[in-house]
Amino acid sequence: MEQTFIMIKPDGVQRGLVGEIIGRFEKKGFYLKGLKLITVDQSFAEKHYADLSAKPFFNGLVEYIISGPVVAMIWEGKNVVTTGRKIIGATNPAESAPGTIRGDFAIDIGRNVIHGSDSVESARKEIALWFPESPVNWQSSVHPWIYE
Ligand code: RTP
Repeated sequence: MEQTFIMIKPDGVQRGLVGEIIGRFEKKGFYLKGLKLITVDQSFAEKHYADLSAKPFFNGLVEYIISGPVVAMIWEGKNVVTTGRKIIGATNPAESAPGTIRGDFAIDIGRNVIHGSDSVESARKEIALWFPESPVNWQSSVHPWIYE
């Protein structure tokens, strides 16, 4: 089953949005397969955002991500990468639809509360980076009530 990497950024943790965000993924029907509260250092943040290293906002982005603890998660389910990005909303909260996490809780692009992998391939890489230990292996017994 497909997995994605979701991170609640430092602003989301500081603002007390952890429960709200986890609730949205849980209520959709996705399964939580990894979860930790972690503060990362500069070289780790630079590795996570390596693809953006040439962008003018890169240094500010790294500073933001290392400014406090983040909640790193693995979520699992059919199409969870694409659907997860829909639940999160557009990168710039000014363009995120109401009802999405960024549309409901964010204003500035540099404080947009949450990260979600943008493809199955980046999910695989990000999960390997953030969860070098084996994620928790469990199966939900509600499966037949979510999938036909
Ligand atoms: P994320 O990786 O955090 O899920 O965001 P994304 O795919 O929607 O957007 P991406 O282009 O990968 O950018 C990563 C994060 O960098 C910050 N950003 N700032 N100041 C700017 O113009 C700017 N553009 C992007 C955002 O925090 C964005 O989520």
